Amino acid sequence: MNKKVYFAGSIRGGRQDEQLYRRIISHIKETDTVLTEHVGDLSLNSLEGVDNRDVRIYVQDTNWLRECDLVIAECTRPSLGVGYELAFAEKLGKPCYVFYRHSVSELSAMIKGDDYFQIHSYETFEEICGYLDEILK
Ligand code: 6IA
Repeated sequence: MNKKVYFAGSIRGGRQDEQLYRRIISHIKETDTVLTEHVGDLSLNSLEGVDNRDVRIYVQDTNWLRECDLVIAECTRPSLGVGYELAFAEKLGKPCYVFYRHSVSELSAMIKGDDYFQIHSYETFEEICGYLDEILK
């Protein structure tokens, strides 16, 4: 209850799952706090048009990774940024939960082969919600 969750999902890696990210974020927000709501809705990103935007995004996101209680990453769409965030969170010792839909893509061996990460393959929204409820209870 009321954990600070860093939700990671693809942005420049492809936005095909944006709606799914939004639904997952809404579900987490029923009980806990999501630091990275913009991953499900880029219009919430207040850094649009700001100088050095990418540097500010990097600084802000790495600060949120330091602040969070755990990381939940939806990794079906391969994303350099999400892979970086997972490695960064591992170095910080943050619990990291990785989800992907096996029917859509195979997870990178650099994530799947690292036994630090708690990895779940799932298919439906209801299924991921069941895992999230277990993790966040
Ligand atoms: O390599 P990617 O862009 O797919 O990396 C996605 C991950 O990096 C997400 O989990 C985010 O936490 C982080 N990230 C990447 N881009 C942003 C961003 N704005 N704002 C906040 N976090 C980000 C990008 C602006 C957009 C219009 C391209």
